[in-house]
Amino acid sequence: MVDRLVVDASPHPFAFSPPHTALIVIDMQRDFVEPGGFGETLGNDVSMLRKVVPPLVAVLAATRDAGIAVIHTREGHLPDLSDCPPAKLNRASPSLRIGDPGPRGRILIRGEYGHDIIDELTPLDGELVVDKPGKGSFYGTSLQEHLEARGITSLIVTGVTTEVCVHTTVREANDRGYECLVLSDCVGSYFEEFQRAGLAMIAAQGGIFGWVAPSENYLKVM
Ligand code: C5J
Repeated sequence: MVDRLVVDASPHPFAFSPPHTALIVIDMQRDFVEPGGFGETLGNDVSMLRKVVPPLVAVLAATRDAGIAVIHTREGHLPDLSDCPPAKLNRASPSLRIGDPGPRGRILIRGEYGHDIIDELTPLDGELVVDKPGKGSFYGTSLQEHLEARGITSLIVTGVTTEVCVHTTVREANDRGYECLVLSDCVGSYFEEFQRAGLAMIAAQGGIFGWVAPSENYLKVM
C-alpha cells in the first residue's frame, strides 16, 4: 500500500496515509434512507438521501480494493430503551416514536430490519460495525479504542445526515485529533440548505473541523 496520497480538497489539499486511514460510513440504515423508518416518521422526505448511494457504492468499492479499513455505524437503541434518554425519546411529534412498531420493525431499535444498513452498502465480514446510541460515533462506543489500536489517524467521512450524525462525528473526531475528509456527494441531508451550510461550516475558517471534497477527487487518487 502506498504511504501517502493527496486529495484536491477545500480549503486545501488533504494528505493521508492509507494504512493509517479508515473510511467511515455513517448510519446508512433503512431507518433513515427508506420509507417507514425514523427519518420519515419525523416528517422528512427520505428520497433526498438516496442520491448519496451511487457515489458511496463507488467509494466503498475503491476503498476496499485499496485495502483501506472500512467502518460502518448504526444509530439505534436497546430493545428496552435503557440507553435512550427521555429527552431524545419524547422530543418532537413524530408519527411513530423510537421503539414503536413500524412497517420495518420497531423504530431505531437494534436487531430490527429497519435498523440495519441498506443492501447496497452491506458490511463485509471483518469490517467494524459500530452501534451508537447518539448522534456522534464516539459517544457511548469503543470507536476511539478501535482507531487507536489500529494506528488510524485520518478518516474519510460519508453517510447521513450531514448536519446531524456526520457533523457530530466530525466534530468529535476533530477534537480527538483525527483529520477528517468529508466527501460532499457521499453525505446527505433532508434539507438542501443544511447540506450546503453543513459542508461550508466544515471547511470554513481554514478547515475548522476538516476538509471537504467531491468523491471524484478521492477516486482520482485511489
Ligand atoms: C438523525 C443521523 N438525523 N444519522 N440521525 O437523527 O443523522
